[in-house]
Amino acid sequence: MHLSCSRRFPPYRHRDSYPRLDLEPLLRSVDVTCRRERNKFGASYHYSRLVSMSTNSSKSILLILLIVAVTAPLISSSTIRAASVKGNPVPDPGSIHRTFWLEGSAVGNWNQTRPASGPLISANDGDNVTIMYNSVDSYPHTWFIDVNGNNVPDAGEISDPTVANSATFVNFTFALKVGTNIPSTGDFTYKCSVHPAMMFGTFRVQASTAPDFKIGLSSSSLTVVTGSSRSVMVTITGLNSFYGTVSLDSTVYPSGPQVSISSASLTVSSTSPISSNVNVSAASSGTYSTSVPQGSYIVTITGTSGSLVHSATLSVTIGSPSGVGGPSSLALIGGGIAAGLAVVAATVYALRRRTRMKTL
Ligand SMILES: [Cu+2]
Repeated sequence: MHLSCSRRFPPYRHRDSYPRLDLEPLLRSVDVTCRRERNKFGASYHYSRLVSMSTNSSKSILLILLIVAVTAPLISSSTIRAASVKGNPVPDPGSIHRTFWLEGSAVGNWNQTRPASGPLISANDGDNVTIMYNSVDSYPHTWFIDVNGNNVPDAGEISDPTVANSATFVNFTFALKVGTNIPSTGDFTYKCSVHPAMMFGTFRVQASTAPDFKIGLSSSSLTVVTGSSRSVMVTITGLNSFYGTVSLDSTVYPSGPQVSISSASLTVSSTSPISSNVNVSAASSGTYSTSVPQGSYIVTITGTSGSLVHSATLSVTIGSPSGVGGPSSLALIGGGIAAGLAVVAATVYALRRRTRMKTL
């Protein structure tokens, strides 16, 4: 043991960064060497470096690491075995990365659960899932989720083609995302593609328990007359005890209409939804009073809170005051009346002619 820094040099700089009280227990097992160095401004400071653990402590740390390495897989697999016997394990909320250990056996099913199916695997939407699988019978095994039940890994199904044919575990990690690589929440069947009828179990997908928010609009489409403006409501709803501030932003494609949001940030502090007004204006703007071209636009309202980003889209149609994309109903009525009058006039004319011919 060396207390070289504090003994050789006045411990001003050194003590500043490492309070002596905190360092004391560490120094009993750690050798520290120091040297005096200069930084780029020429100031002198002490540089300490961890050289080695003392022999006794390094031995005991190695022993602890060895025990952890040997027992950790056993603990995990025994937990999953127990869970499969008892039934549905309680999902642990807040856990993001879940690891499952599966020992592959064609005769005994995963984790030797025959005659029952393999261990129940439960994960939440958005979780990172690690499947550690191996072969305890030396037959080749793979792992996949058979969504359509055809016993074959298909494109779009979560699958690892890596063949495990020894006690060495294959590490297969994926991000579980409903609507992306799994169609919905609910129960699916995981299998070995080599022994799909022999090695299978339930893969349960549950809704996310992570705090999140959803964004909604009071209407998905809006028609705005040139020169005027109209509004919809954007609503933020907290999910899974989400409390926080959501900032709102808008984009318009193609550019033209002006979009303004009355409250650009909404703070969710309870379970009730909170709303803001989104105004879409087709008023003339700019120095030369450019009018907004008629046509279709897509307005995207995006809500951001930290790493959580959700958006909603609004289809906007900008039309002329007399109507959008064709004659207005008033024009149609007018046209109808005109056509009717023409028919009446023609009939009256024809009748008069016939009367006149008779008298002749
Ligand atoms: Cu197999």
